[in-house]
Amino acid sequence: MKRNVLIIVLLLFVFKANAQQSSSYVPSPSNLKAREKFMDMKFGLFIHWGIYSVLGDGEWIMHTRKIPYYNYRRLANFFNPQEFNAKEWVALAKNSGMKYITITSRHHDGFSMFNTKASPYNIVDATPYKKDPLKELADECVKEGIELRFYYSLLDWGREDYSFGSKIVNGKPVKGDWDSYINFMKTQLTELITNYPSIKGIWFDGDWERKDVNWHYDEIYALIHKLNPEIMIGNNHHLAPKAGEDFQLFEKDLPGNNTAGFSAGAKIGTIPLETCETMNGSWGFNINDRSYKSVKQLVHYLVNAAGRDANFLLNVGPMPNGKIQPEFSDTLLKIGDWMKVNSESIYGTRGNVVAAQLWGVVTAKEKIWYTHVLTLPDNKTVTVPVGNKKVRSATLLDGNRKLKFKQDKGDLTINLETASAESLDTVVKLTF
Ligand code: FHN
Repeated sequence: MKRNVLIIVLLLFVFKANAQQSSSYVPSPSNLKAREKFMDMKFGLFIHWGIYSVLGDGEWIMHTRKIPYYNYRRLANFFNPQEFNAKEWVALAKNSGMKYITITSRHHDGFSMFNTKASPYNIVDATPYKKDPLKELADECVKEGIELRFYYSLLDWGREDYSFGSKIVNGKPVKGDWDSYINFMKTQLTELITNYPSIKGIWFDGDWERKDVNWHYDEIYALIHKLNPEIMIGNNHHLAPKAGEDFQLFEKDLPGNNTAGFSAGAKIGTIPLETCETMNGSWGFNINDRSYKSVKQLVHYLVNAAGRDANFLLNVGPMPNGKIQPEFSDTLLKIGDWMKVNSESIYGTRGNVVAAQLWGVVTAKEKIWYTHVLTLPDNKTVTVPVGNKKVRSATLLDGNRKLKFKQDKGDLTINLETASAESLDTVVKLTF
């Protein structure tokens, strides 16, 4: 008897390990190329948009206000974003210095913001709008050379086969129909990849809601990579990367930090990194949230992420009419102004060449280092640990003015007497 129990436990362990991680994933050459390009792009626009925007209180409103699914669904009747204009959104991203967009194709409320045959609960069939904004966005992104990626929620508050709240036993919810739900997701993911062939990534979220369930990632990830090996898969599970994933996500924190409480188990892996953050305190449109972050805070976020070798995905929650509120677009365009002068210190660079310093970070490209002085020390000098590299010149990126410097063994001390403490970021270009 004891032996049988032991065998069953062992089998379950093996089944779970196999189901969750297929260690045989070898990224294709096109995928590896996509990863490099992704790391070069550095800055993207995150968009949380859905029928929840009608209520103007964030994307979790169905859950937080305990709105039953059959009532919540009625929001679809009022969602008619007549002023949505893909051109405007893509132009905003571009003028803000962003190189890619990641948009919610389906969030936890289960509403599909794209044309899907897998469920009638979608923007084309269930709203008076009757059009597919993701298609328009995909086409415009291609035209403008912006990459598009889709956020896709694993968690679903409404579907019966998901059965939100159900107990999980042996990797499945006790209620609902887990196989049906997994198949539903596979069908939708197939649609997203085949009907929008230009998309470059899938951004999963919601894993954390069911820690013990078998998400069938081995099958789902394999399906995605079979349909298009180039597609980069990321999963906001807040853990170390799993086999089959191509980039690692961090939420509201720089890699290595855990101020927001999501990243306790997020051991940094070896795949490209991305961190996402909101412009106020909300992902989805929140009419009452005026806690807007400043241009300086957001530029610092971008620079700090780049210095730690991570991309920065900055979120907006468009309004139900399809417009992005001016508080967001004004700030984004100011970040774009900063990028016009300083983007060579961001795009195509790599981070972690030296550890983050009290004054800021360093980004690097070939034989150039960009010293980002985010907090100018009172003595107006910074010391950069350059090791045995011989520095040939130090110039301010803005205006090309040469700066005095001294190199003593592994330390380079730059004289920043002429720099302004008001600057968002004093970027010093070091050539070796
Ligand atoms: O619950 C979601 C939330 O609504 C939002 O989508 C963020 C984005 O990172 N992720 C989840 C929380 O971890």
